[in-house]
Amino acid sequence: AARRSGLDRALAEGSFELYYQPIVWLDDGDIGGFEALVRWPQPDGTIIMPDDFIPLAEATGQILPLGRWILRTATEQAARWNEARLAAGVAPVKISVNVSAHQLRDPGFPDEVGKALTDAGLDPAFLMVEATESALIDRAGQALANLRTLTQHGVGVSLDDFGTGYSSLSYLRDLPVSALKIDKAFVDGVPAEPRQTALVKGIIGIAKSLTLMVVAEGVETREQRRALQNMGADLGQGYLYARPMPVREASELMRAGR
Ligand code: G
Ligand code: G
Ligand code: MN
Ligand code: NA
Repeated sequence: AARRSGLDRALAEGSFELYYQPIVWLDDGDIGGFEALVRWPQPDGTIIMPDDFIPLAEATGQILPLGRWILRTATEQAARWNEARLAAGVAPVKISVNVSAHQLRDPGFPDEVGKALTDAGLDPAFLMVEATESALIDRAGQALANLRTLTQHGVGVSLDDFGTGYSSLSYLRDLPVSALKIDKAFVDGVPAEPRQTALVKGIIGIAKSLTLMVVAEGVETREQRRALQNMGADLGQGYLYARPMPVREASELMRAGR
Protein backbone atom coordinates (compact mmCIF):
# COMPACT_ATOMS: atom_id res chain seq x y z
CA ALA A 1 0.00 0.00 0.00
CA ALA A 2 1.11 3.57 -0.67
CA ARG A 3 2.54 5.45 2.29
CA ARG A 4 3.09 9.12 2.93
CA SER A 5 6.87 8.73 3.09
CA GLY A 6 6.83 6.82 -0.19
CA LEU A 7 4.90 9.63 -1.86
CA ASP A 8 7.37 12.19 -0.49
CA ARG A 9 10.28 10.25 -1.91
CA ALA A 10 8.57 9.78 -5.27
CA LEU A 11 7.84 13.52 -5.43
CA ALA A 12 11.46 14.38 -4.58
CA GLU A 13 12.85 11.87 -7.07
CA GLY A 14 10.36 12.64 -9.85
CA SER A 15 9.13 9.05 -10.04
CA PHE A 16 5.62 9.70 -11.31
CA GLU A 17 4.65 9.35 -14.92
CA LEU A 18 1.74 10.60 -16.98
CA TYR A 19 -0.18 8.32 -19.31
CA TYR A 20 -2.42 9.79 -21.99
CA GLN A 21 -5.73 8.46 -23.30
CA PRO A 22 -7.15 9.89 -26.53
CA ILE A 23 -10.54 11.61 -26.56
CA VAL A 24 -11.98 11.09 -30.02
CA TRP A 25 -14.66 12.80 -32.12
CA LEU A 26 -17.44 10.23 -32.51
CA ASP A 27 -18.34 11.29 -36.04
CA ASP A 28 -15.00 11.02 -37.84
CA GLY A 29 -12.63 9.38 -35.37
CA ASP A 30 -10.23 12.32 -35.25
CA ILE A 31 -8.37 12.88 -31.99
CA GLY A 32 -9.73 15.93 -30.19
CA GLY A 33 -7.57 15.66 -27.14
CA PHE A 34 -6.03 13.52 -24.45
CA GLU A 35 -6.75 12.95 -20.78
CA ALA A 36 -3.63 12.85 -18.61
CA LEU A 37 -3.76 9.99 -16.08
CA VAL A 38 -1.04 9.70 -13.46
CA ARG A 39 0.89 6.47 -12.79
CA TRP A 40 3.51 5.53 -10.21
CA PRO A 41 5.99 3.07 -11.76
CA GLN A 42 7.90 0.88 -9.33
CA PRO A 43 11.49 -0.39 -9.53
CA ASP A 44 10.19 -3.96 -10.05
CA GLY A 45 8.34 -2.94 -13.21
CA THR A 46 4.87 -2.89 -11.66
CA ILE A 47 2.78 0.27 -11.71
CA ILE A 48 0.78 1.66 -8.82
CA MET A 49 -2.53 3.02 -10.13
CA PRO A 50 -3.96 6.37 -9.07
CA ASP A 51 -6.86 4.87 -7.12
CA ASP A 52 -4.17 3.38 -4.84
CA PHE A 53 -2.35 6.63 -4.06
CA ILE A 54 -4.45 9.68 -5.01
CA PRO A 55 -6.80 9.27 -2.02
CA LEU A 56 -3.77 9.19 0.31
CA ALA A 57 -2.22 12.20 -1.43
CA GLU A 58 -5.52 14.05 -1.00
CA ALA A 59 -5.73 13.16 2.68
CA THR A 60 -2.17 14.32 3.40
CA GLY A 61 -2.21 17.39 1.18
CA GLN A 62 0.57 15.90 -0.97
CA ILE A 63 -1.88 16.24 -3.86
CA LEU A 64 -0.90 19.92 -4.01
CA PRO A 65 2.74 19.37 -5.07
CA LEU A 66 1.77 16.24 -7.04
CA GLY A 67 -1.05 18.08 -8.78
CA ARG A 68 1.30 20.94 -9.63
CA TRP A 69 3.72 18.49 -11.25
CA ILE A 70 0.87 16.84 -13.19
CA LEU A 71 -0.43 20.19 -14.42
CA ARG A 72 2.98 21.43 -15.50
CA THR A 73 3.95 18.16 -17.19
CA ALA A 74 0.65 17.83 -19.06
CA THR A 75 0.62 21.45 -20.29
CA GLU A 76 4.25 21.25 -21.43
CA GLN A 77 3.48 18.04 -23.31
CA ALA A 78 0.39 19.50 -24.98
CA ALA A 79 2.34 22.59 -26.03
CA ARG A 80 4.98 20.35 -27.66
CA TRP A 81 2.34 18.27 -29.44
CA ASN A 82 0.54 21.35 -30.71
CA GLU A 83 3.74 22.94 -32.00
CA ALA A 84 4.32 19.81 -34.10
CA ARG A 85 0.69 19.71 -35.23
CA LEU A 86 0.74 23.36 -36.20
CA ALA A 87 3.88 22.75 -38.27
CA ALA A 88 2.18 19.77 -39.95
CA GLY A 89 -1.00 21.71 -40.61
CA VAL A 90 -3.29 19.63 -38.38
CA ALA A 91 -5.71 20.84 -35.73
CA PRO A 92 -4.34 21.25 -32.20
CA VAL A 93 -5.40 18.90 -29.41
CA LYS A 94 -6.73 19.70 -25.97
CA ILE A 95 -5.23 18.30 -22.81
CA SER A 96 -7.55 17.29 -19.96
CA VAL A 97 -6.14 17.28 -16.45
CA ASN A 98 -7.95 15.82 -13.42
CA VAL A 99 -7.93 18.03 -10.37
CA SER A 100 -8.89 16.94 -6.88
CA ALA A 101 -11.11 18.71 -4.37
CA HIS A 102 -8.07 19.85 -2.42
CA GLN A 103 -6.53 21.60 -5.42
CA LEU A 104 -9.82 23.12 -6.50
CA ARG A 105 -10.43 24.85 -3.20
CA ASP A 106 -6.87 26.18 -2.95
CA PRO A 107 -7.15 29.96 -3.45
CA GLY A 108 -3.82 29.87 -5.31
CA PHE A 109 -5.08 27.36 -7.89
CA PRO A 110 -6.05 29.74 -10.73
CA ASP A 111 -2.66 31.47 -10.53
CA GLU A 112 -0.93 28.12 -10.59
CA VAL A 113 -2.83 27.12 -13.72
CA GLY A 114 -2.05 30.46 -15.32
CA LYS A 115 1.62 30.11 -14.56
CA ALA A 116 1.73 26.54 -15.92
CA LEU A 117 0.13 27.75 -19.18
CA THR A 118 2.48 30.71 -19.53
CA ASP A 119 5.58 28.68 -18.78
CA ALA A 120 4.49 25.93 -21.20
CA GLY A 121 3.44 28.41 -23.88
CA LEU A 122 0.03 26.72 -24.15
CA ASP A 123 -3.07 28.67 -25.15
CA PRO A 124 -5.68 28.37 -22.31
CA ALA A 125 -8.23 27.20 -24.90
CA PHE A 126 -6.33 23.90 -25.11
CA LEU A 127 -6.54 23.07 -21.42
CA MET A 128 -9.54 21.32 -19.88
CA VAL A 129 -9.69 20.99 -16.11
CA GLU A 130 -11.67 17.91 -15.03
CA ALA A 131 -13.52 18.29 -11.76
CA THR A 132 -15.87 15.77 -10.17
CA GLU A 133 -19.28 16.69 -8.83
CA SER A 134 -18.21 15.75 -5.32
CA ALA A 135 -15.18 18.08 -5.50
CA LEU A 136 -17.51 20.93 -6.34
CA ILE A 137 -20.00 20.23 -3.59
CA ASP A 138 -17.26 20.08 -0.99
CA ARG A 139 -16.39 23.67 0.03
CA ALA A 140 -18.14 24.74 -3.10
CA GLY A 141 -17.59 28.43 -2.51
CA GLN A 142 -13.87 28.66 -3.21
CA ALA A 143 -13.93 25.85 -5.79
CA LEU A 144 -16.65 27.60 -7.78
CA ALA A 145 -14.88 30.94 -7.57
CA ASN A 146 -11.70 29.27 -8.86
CA LEU A 147 -13.53 27.63 -11.75
CA ARG A 148 -15.13 30.96 -12.68
CA THR A 149 -11.72 32.61 -12.75
CA LEU A 150 -10.36 29.82 -14.94
CA THR A 151 -13.22 29.97 -17.43
CA GLN A 152 -12.87 33.77 -17.60
CA HIS A 153 -9.28 33.16 -18.68
CA GLY A 154 -10.39 30.77 -21.40
CA VAL A 155 -9.64 27.45 -19.69
CA GLY A 156 -12.29 24.77 -20.23
CA VAL A 157 -13.90 22.90 -17.37
CA SER A 158 -15.28 19.35 -17.64
CA LEU A 159 -17.62 17.87 -15.10
CA ASP A 160 -16.13 14.39 -14.64
CA ASP A 161 -17.93 11.18 -13.65
CA PHE A 162 -21.24 12.89 -14.36
CA GLY A 163 -24.23 11.12 -12.93
CA THR A 164 -22.42 9.42 -10.08
CA GLY A 165 -22.50 12.36 -7.65
CA TYR A 166 -25.31 14.23 -6.06
CA SER A 167 -25.60 17.38 -8.09
CA SER A 168 -29.08 18.53 -8.89
CA LEU A 169 -29.99 19.90 -12.28
CA SER A 170 -30.26 23.44 -10.95
CA TYR A 171 -26.70 23.02 -9.71
CA LEU A 172 -25.60 22.01 -13.19
CA ARG A 173 -27.28 25.11 -14.58
CA ASP A 174 -25.14 27.39 -12.40
CA LEU A 175 -21.80 25.63 -12.74
CA PRO A 176 -19.09 27.28 -14.83
CA VAL A 177 -18.52 24.18 -16.96
CA SER A 178 -18.10 23.74 -20.69
CA ALA A 179 -18.22 19.95 -21.01
CA LEU A 180 -19.84 17.02 -19.32
CA LYS A 181 -18.27 13.56 -19.11
CA ILE A 182 -20.84 10.81 -18.84
CA ASP A 183 -19.53 8.16 -16.51
CA LYS A 184 -18.71 4.68 -17.76
CA ALA A 185 -21.31 3.24 -15.38
CA PHE A 186 -23.99 4.82 -17.61
CA VAL A 187 -22.26 4.16 -20.91
CA ASP A 188 -21.96 0.44 -20.05
CA GLY A 189 -25.71 -0.07 -20.53
CA VAL A 190 -25.81 1.58 -23.98
CA PRO A 191 -27.50 0.38 -26.14
CA ALA A 192 -28.39 -2.99 -24.60
CA GLU A 193 -30.35 -1.72 -21.59
CA PRO A 194 -33.31 0.42 -22.64
CA ARG A 195 -33.74 2.27 -19.33
CA GLN A 196 -30.05 3.05 -19.03
CA THR A 197 -29.96 4.16 -22.65
CA ALA A 198 -32.97 6.41 -22.10
CA LEU A 199 -31.21 7.99 -19.15
CA VAL A 200 -28.07 8.67 -21.19
CA LYS A 201 -30.20 10.14 -23.95
CA GLY A 202 -31.81 12.45 -21.41
CA ILE A 203 -28.45 13.50 -19.95
CA ILE A 204 -27.16 14.32 -23.44
CA GLY A 205 -30.32 16.31 -24.17
CA ILE A 206 -29.92 18.38 -21.01
CA ALA A 207 -26.23 18.95 -21.72
CA LYS A 208 -26.96 20.07 -25.27
CA SER A 209 -29.68 22.45 -24.14
CA LEU A 210 -27.10 24.00 -21.80
CA THR A 211 -24.64 24.11 -24.76
CA LEU A 212 -22.20 21.77 -23.05
CA MET A 213 -19.92 19.45 -24.99
CA VAL A 214 -20.61 15.80 -24.17
CA VAL A 215 -17.85 13.23 -23.73
CA ALA A 216 -18.83 9.58 -23.23
CA GLU A 217 -16.40 7.65 -21.04
CA GLY A 218 -15.66 3.94 -21.19
CA VAL A 219 -16.68 3.42 -24.83
CA GLU A 220 -15.68 -0.18 -25.54
CA THR A 221 -17.74 -1.32 -28.53
CA ARG A 222 -18.74 -0.04 -31.95
CA GLU A 223 -22.40 -0.46 -31.01
CA GLN A 224 -21.90 1.89 -28.09
CA ARG A 225 -20.07 4.37 -30.29
CA ARG A 226 -22.85 4.38 -32.86
CA ALA A 227 -25.66 4.68 -30.31
CA LEU A 228 -23.89 7.49 -28.44
CA GLN A 229 -23.28 9.39 -31.63
CA ASN A 230 -26.93 8.97 -32.66
CA MET A 231 -28.00 10.34 -29.28
CA GLY A 232 -25.86 13.43 -29.83
CA ALA A 233 -22.70 12.83 -27.82
CA ASP A 234 -19.74 14.70 -29.32
CA LEU A 235 -16.67 12.82 -28.16
CA GLY A 236 -15.79 9.40 -26.80
CA GLN A 237 -13.03 7.94 -24.72
CA GLY A 238 -12.46 4.27 -24.08
CA TYR A 239 -10.82 1.00 -24.96
CA LEU A 240 -12.58 0.94 -28.35
CA TYR A 241 -10.13 3.66 -29.32
CA ALA A 242 -7.18 3.21 -27.01
CA ARG A 243 -6.13 2.58 -23.45
CA PRO A 244 -4.18 5.17 -21.50
CA MET A 245 -0.61 4.98 -22.87
CA PRO A 246 2.87 6.36 -22.19
CA VAL A 247 3.80 9.66 -23.82
CA ARG A 248 5.91 8.08 -26.55
CA GLU A 249 3.00 5.94 -27.77
CA ALA A 250 0.60 8.88 -27.62
CA SER A 251 2.99 10.90 -29.78
CA GLU A 252 3.27 8.02 -32.27
CA LEU A 253 -0.49 7.57 -32.38
CA MET A 254 -0.88 11.21 -33.40
CA ARG A 255 1.81 10.96 -36.05
CA ALA A 256 0.21 7.84 -37.51
CA GLY A 257 -3.33 9.21 -37.30
CA ARG A 258 -4.35 12.80 -37.40
O1 G B 1 -6.68 4.87 -15.26
P1 G B 1 -7.36 5.32 -14.16
O2 G B 1 -7.04 4.19 -13.26
O3 G B 1 -6.20 6.17 -14.58
O4 G B 1 -7.65 6.49 -13.10
C1 G B 1 -8.47 6.21 -12.00
C2 G B 1 -8.91 7.47 -11.34
O5 G B 1 -7.78 8.13 -10.72
C3 G B 1 -9.46 8.51 -12.28
O6 G B 1 -10.80 8.34 -12.45
C4 G B 1 -9.18 9.80 -11.55
O7 G B 1 -10.25 10.08 -10.67
C5 G B 1 -7.94 9.50 -10.76
N1 G B 1 -6.79 10.13 -11.42
C6 G B 1 -6.05 9.69 -12.45
N2 G B 1 -5.09 10.56 -12.78
C7 G B 1 -5.23 11.61 -11.94
C8 G B 1 -4.55 12.85 -11.78
O8 G B 1 -3.62 13.19 -12.51
N3 G B 1 -5.00 13.68 -10.78
C9 G B 1 -6.04 13.36 -9.98
N4 G B 1 -6.42 14.22 -9.01
N5 G B 1 -6.71 12.20 -10.09
C10 G B 1 -6.32 11.34 -11.07
O1 G C 1 -10.87 10.51 -14.28
P1 G C 1 -11.70 9.34 -14.56
O2 G C 1 -12.51 8.74 -13.55
O3 G C 1 -12.70 9.73 -15.63
O4 G C 1 -10.69 8.34 -15.26
C1 G C 1 -11.07 7.49 -16.27
C2 G C 1 -10.82 6.07 -15.82
O5 G C 1 -11.47 5.17 -16.71
C3 G C 1 -9.35 5.68 -15.84
O6 G C 1 -9.16 4.80 -14.79
C4 G C 1 -9.21 4.97 -17.18
O7 G C 1 -8.12 4.07 -17.20
C5 G C 1 -10.53 4.23 -17.25
N1 G C 1 -11.02 3.89 -18.58
C6 G C 1 -10.93 4.64 -19.70
N2 G C 1 -11.53 4.02 -20.73
C7 G C 1 -12.01 2.86 -20.26
C8 G C 1 -12.73 1.77 -20.87
O8 G C 1 -13.08 1.77 -22.04
N3 G C 1 -13.03 0.72 -20.06
C9 G C 1 -12.68 0.68 -18.76
N4 G C 1 -13.00 -0.40 -18.04
N5 G C 1 -12.02 1.69 -18.14
C10 G C 1 -11.67 2.77 -18.90
MN1 MN D 1 -11.25 12.21 -15.63
NA1 NA E 1 -14.73 9.60 -15.07
